[in-house]
Amino acid sequence: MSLEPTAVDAAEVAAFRDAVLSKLAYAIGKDPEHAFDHDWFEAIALATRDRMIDRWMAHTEKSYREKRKRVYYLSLEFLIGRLLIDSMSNLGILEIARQALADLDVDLERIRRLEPDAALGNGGLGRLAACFMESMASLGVVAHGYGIRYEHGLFRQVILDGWQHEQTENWLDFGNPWEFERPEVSYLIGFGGSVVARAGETGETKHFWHWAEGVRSIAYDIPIVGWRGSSVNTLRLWRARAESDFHLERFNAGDHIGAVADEARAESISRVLYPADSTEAGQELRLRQEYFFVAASLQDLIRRHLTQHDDTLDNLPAYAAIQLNDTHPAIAVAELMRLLVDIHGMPWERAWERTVGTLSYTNHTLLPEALETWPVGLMERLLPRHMQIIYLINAYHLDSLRARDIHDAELLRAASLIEEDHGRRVRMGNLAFIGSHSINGVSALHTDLMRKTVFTYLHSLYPQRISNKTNGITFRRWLYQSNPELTRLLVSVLGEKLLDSPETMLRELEPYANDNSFRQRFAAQRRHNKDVLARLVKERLNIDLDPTALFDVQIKRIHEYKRQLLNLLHTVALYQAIRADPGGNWVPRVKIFGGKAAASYQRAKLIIKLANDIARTINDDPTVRGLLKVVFIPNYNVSQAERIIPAADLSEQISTAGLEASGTSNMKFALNGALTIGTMDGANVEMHGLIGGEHMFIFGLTAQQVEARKRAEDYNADASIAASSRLKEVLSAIRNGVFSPDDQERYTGLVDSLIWHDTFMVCADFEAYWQAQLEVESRWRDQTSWWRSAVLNTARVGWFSADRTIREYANEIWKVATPGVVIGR
Ligand code: 26V
Repeated sequence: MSLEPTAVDAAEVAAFRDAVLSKLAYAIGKDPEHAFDHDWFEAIALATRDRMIDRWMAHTEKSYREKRKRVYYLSLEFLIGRLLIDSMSNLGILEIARQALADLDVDLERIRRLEPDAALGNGGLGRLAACFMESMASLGVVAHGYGIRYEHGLFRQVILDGWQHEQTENWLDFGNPWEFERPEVSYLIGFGGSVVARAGETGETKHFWHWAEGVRSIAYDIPIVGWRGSSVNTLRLWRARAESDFHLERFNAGDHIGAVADEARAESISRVLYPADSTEAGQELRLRQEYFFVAASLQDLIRRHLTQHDDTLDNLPAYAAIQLNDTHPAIAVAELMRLLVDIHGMPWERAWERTVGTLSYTNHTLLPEALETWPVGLMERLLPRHMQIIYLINAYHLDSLRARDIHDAELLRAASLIEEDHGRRVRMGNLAFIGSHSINGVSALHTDLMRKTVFTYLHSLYPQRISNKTNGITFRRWLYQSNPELTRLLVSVLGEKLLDSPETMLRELEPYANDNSFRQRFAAQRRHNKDVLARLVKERLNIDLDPTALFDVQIKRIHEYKRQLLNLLHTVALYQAIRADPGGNWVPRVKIFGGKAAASYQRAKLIIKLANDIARTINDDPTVRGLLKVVFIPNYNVSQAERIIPAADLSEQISTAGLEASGTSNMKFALNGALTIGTMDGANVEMHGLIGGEHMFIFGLTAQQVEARKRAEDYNADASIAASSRLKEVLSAIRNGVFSPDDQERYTGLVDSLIWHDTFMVCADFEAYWQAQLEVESRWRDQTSWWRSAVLNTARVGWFSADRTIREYANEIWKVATPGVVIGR
């Protein structure tokens, strides 16, 4: 699985071997005879981490010396996955390590699997942050990621009798060999209490926040190494710790229970990642998490700035760009104002200019239920000074509009930071917008919709602020590491330099799409990956898969708008068709599903149960004779994605148009040569433009058409069902308990809501989807044509490299240099 030449320098191999043995002895306290696999993993990770340190320090020192502008990426989520192979590969020591370990009789492949995924994120937004960190290091951007070191990452999903159950995830049980604990880097974060206003020396009013509760933040640093080891940045994650003196006093005074309860309350802030991507908004603990990590990060970067830049914050925007990953860190607007005005004594107006000049905000969803708002009452109780500041920002903001002769009540209401309709709430999206000089969406369509929907009014007031930065993925992880066979094949025809500039060089693959022998090699490596996946499915789920069948894959969070249900309806329709004509000329197909449902999202959990009910029924039906298999892979995560994506023939990207902001797995699949069946949604639209309509299967209503249908007062699915006897049969089979003989009513509610509301246009798009799937089959039958398209997919998606995305952020938003990969170590 290595990309590097197998002939590596013997001295380097020996040096790495010695380094591992030394870690095993002196950091773990074991000798090779008594070492468990896990001890080996730790020793290897530590030896690998050592290789980053000199570069890390050199990079840090250089950025100080050159006074480079820094990027601060604030994100409540970093969905990292494993780091061992990533780090080795970027350091160029993968093959050296493999041979060094072989000398010690240790199999790197086995050790690799012991590393727990760092699952500090829910899905796309968190994974994007992780891709960006790797990309920024690869491009030599001086960047710091800031987030929370959750003790428990995203829950582990187990499927029992077809139902999802959530188990606690314990990634830190054996410690984390990548991190450095920095107890000396620590800030006290306040909550609650009250604000006292007093006249300052020159008569101005000064505000003093006397908070009631202090929570300590402790820094943990993870070095992130870029491609070719060119630079190493820091991901700094905060852990919450109770302020010990305070609790000790209480303890000594005899209030043992109270002291322990306070301690638990403080430390709960970094206990667990919020495992929902929308449904659990609005809870106090979430706001505490948001403020905690924002306050610690801003204090930290201000301290760094002051020591480096002449003890003034006047020049903050010149040296710091703070990117807010969604509204989760939006309280940064008020916190930065508080720090500048209350703590550092800057006049309000100047502070406001510095704040707006420094902050920028990325929006990742338009779903109304995911747009954060906080009750004014809660804000006043938890962050009283911030609430005052928000009111003041709002007053100045509304004044400035009136000064521009804008008096339209509706506009003023929509542009306000305070929502008055459903109890008074602070709109974090508006706060982030007003407080940032740049706001971006994550695909062309999404950005367009941002302008036209959620931010219409603010956009009309600040027409220059919104721009588009279409998402990207790091090819290092999503091609080189996850699909080394394909990478080797590409390198064999395009040369080693492909690895340094895939964005431009992949294009040179196009002519090979017409080369029969190349196509066969391309198909052969896919077959290899399918064999591997089939073995895994057999081991874990005891289901036999035919590796020659079409592998049709939908892996992502389970959400109604992502329409796993549409895929399931197609699965049932196919099943019924096969049963009706068992001797027909069917294309053998494997439907693969994977994804987690938020614990509180009942309907999503029911969809998982339905997938499993359908899988059991179909897989056990002898008339199907294996022509159709359905697999739900439990506990979908980054590491599983790395296995599944390279084995996919067909990528399902079928969200209701207008609702998926971008999607990023769509890019990963296409890069690995899968063909996409999808709607004109998110980045699919740009993929369509670059790859070409003949090499994708685009179907369904457009975002505009969806909107038009929704506007029709009496919209329901009647017409769609009347027009498709196939759909009608599918719905009635599910509704009548064909897949749930043990509970015939299980799916009545689910099906009825499709019939009566069809909010996500599942019925409306069913026939178009069925037709597109027929095209998939006829294309698959023509293998020459299929593999030609597959090669062209890989060749044409270079633009979706996160390096391209980061360059756009760097040039247009952050105004920082991207020196790029410095080759040669
Ligand atoms: C919202 C909330 C609300 C409170 C509880 C916890 C929580 C966690 C996450 C979110 C926002 C989720 C937004 C999100 O993940 N958007 C995805 O971002 C991807 C990267 O830009 C994009 O590709 C996906 O289309 C988009 O759904």
